[in-house]
Formats: sequence, C-alpha cells, structure tokens
Amino acid sequence: MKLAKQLIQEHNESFLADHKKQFDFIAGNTSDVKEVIQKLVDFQVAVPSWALGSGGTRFGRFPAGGEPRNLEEKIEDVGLLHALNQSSGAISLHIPWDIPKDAQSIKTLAAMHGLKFDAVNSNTFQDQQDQALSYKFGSLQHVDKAVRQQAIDHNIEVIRHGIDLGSKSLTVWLADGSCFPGQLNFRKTFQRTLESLQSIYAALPGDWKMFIEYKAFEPNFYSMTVGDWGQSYLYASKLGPKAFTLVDLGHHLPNANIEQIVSLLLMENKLAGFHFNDSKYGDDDLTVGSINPYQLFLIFNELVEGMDARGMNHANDLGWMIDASHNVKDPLEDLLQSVEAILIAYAQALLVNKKELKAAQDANDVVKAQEVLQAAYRTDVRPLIAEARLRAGGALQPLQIFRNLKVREQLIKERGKKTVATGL
Ligand SMILES: [Mn+2]
Repeated sequence: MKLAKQLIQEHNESFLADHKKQFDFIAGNTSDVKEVIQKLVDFQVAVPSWALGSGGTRFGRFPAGGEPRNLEEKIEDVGLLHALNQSSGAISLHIPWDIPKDAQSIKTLAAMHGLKFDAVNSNTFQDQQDQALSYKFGSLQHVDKAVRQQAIDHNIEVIRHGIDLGSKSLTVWLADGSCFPGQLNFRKTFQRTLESLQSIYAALPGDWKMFIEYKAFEPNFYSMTVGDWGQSYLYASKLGPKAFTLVDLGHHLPNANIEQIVSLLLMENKLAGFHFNDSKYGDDDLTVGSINPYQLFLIFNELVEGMDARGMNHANDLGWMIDASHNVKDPLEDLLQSVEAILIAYAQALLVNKKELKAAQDANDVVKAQEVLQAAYRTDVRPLIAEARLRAGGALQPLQIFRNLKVREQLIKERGKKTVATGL
C-alpha cells in the first residue's frame, strides 16, 4: 500500500494549530533554528529489511500480521515509513534473505517510494539450505581454507547484488569466535580472518566502503573474532582506507563508554557509522532511545562535535542505520519511534552550546560543563523535528497518523494475518 500525500496533509491540518504554538516557542529560543531544521530535514536513517517483521527470541515468535512476504513488500513498508516521517529514505538488505530477482524493477520500485539502497549485509552466521560447507566453526576464520573461500565468495556475491542496486557499502558482521578456552589459537584465527577480509576488500569497487562490525559476545561466548572496537580497528587499519569500524550500540559489554569510542574512531577517520538500537542487558535490539536516551544524546554530541571538527557532512559522511528487532510491538510503529528517538538525540546535540562547553572544559569547570550538556538534553526538541517533517512533506505526528489511518489493519487485509517476513 502507498499513503497518498493528500491524506497526510489532511491529517496534518488537525495538528497544525497546536504544533504552531509549540514550534514558535522553541524557535524563539533557538538562535540558528533555520540551519537546525535543514539539518534535520537532510538526516536520513536506513531501515534494515529484517526489522519489518516481528523479531523472535529463541523461545518464540509472535508475528504482528500483515508482515511483508517478499522484498517488494519490504520496500513498500519502508516507503510507508518514509512517507510519514520523510527521514527513512533508505533500506538495507540482507543477502541471501533479500536477493532481488530483477534488480532493475526493484530499483524502480524503491525510487517510486523515494528510497535508496544503503549498505548490503552478508550472512555467514547460519547455514543456507543448499550450502556445501558448514559455518558451525566459523566462516572467515575457519581452519579449513575451503570454508573460508566459500564465505569469501558469498561476500563478493553480496557486493555484486549491491552494485546492481546502487549500494555503496558492505557490512561484514561475523559470528566467528570460540565457545571454549583452547578451541582456537587467537593469533592464527586473527591472521586467517584478516586474509579472508583482504580477499573481499580486493573485490570492492573504488567508491565502496567496507564496514566491519564488532560484537562482544553471542553467539560465541568465550571469544569473538571481531569482539570490540580495538579488534575491528585493527582489521580496518590493516585493510586500508576503504575499511571502517561499524558501531552497533548493543554490541558492547555493559557500561562501555560508547561515546568515547565514537569520538576516537572519528578522530582517526575510521568510523563507518551506526547500527542504532537500545538495550538493558546485552544485544537486546530494543527500540532506539527506549532504555537510555541520555547515552544516545551523549553519542550524538560526540558525533556532531567530531564531524564538525573534520568538516564532515552530518547526513552523508557516515552510515546511519537502525538494527533492532523484537517481539512485542508493531514493527512499523517501533521503527517510527526509533527514527524519532534518533532525530531527537541529533537535534539536542545540535543545540549544545559549543562555545560555552569549550570554555567550561578549558577552565576545568565541571559543573558548568554538565549544565551546558544537560540544558540541551532537557530541551523538548520535538516541535523542531515535527517542523522539519512538515517542511519535507511528511506527517506532523507519524505514529498517530499510522494509527488513525489503520495502516496495520490494511496490511493484514492485503497480506493476511499469518504472514512471516522472510529471513526471520
Ligand atoms: Mn548490527
């Protein structure tokens, strides 16, 4: 289904008077409001194809109904989100779950919804039905060269699909590692993995990037072969200028200072971008900003500061993507909340008074530094984001309009109650 622009405009009318009051208030208190709104309009967050259906735990899965049954319907769903918020202008595909039968027609469909193709993701963390060799003991790290070659070939195939669709980056996340002490020689495992990554790197087109995602634990519980940002950075440095470290917020040990990691990776020009989500314990993949919105703000504060220091374009120079998927919410409502949370944190970071913060830091005025940061964090920036959406042709209240228009009910009518999104 496609949401008509006119429907959204009609619904906006009913929210307009309230919005105007709230917007005028914050606009009056924001010095560079025009610039802030333009940055919010430009900022796009890619939606992963696997977040459009209900995620499962290993205990059970409870589909929302009306889930996309194929790649075309996944693109339609991201199109719905983008029509509402005008900030979800890209989709990230997972191969082999999303292999396009006809790349050209998929590209045309995406363009109809105003969508681009973000990073393509390879999958060597599970065995596919027709696969010759197993990844039970790893893929790019495997002791058997033939298994490594199979995983390398798969990644190169993913790059080819990405080229057909107009993607510009490959995300490699490895489940590789070990579950027990003694299972692997760490040094040799690193060397084998590096060699495999080098073969994939050699197949990257000139204008592509390779994102190397790390994760502290799971599915391996003793060692992960790309277990933290240091290891990812080591691979990325040895690979070359097209390789970068990808930060997934849920892939750290508890209480890790992610904002500091981000700051240093940016300084070294090795930050690829983000997989946004939130968590209470581990890789919970919860809605962005649902557990720890302050941490998200602190991360964006480092991002804005670090990108400005390098003269980078906030919207285009890093990869912004959601990577969340869980069991209890409507997946599209969940994604609307996630994108909103990202934009809120970004807008708050834009409002930080950099001059005052620098002066406080230089004077060791710890109290003032906290005041400056929290003054921005405690500002209700939602009217700025709503205004940006309005100007871009989106909905003032995306979630409310999603519900008012009974989008999920319509999707269930179209696709059926018991659909299961492919790949999950
Ligand atoms: Mn991820």
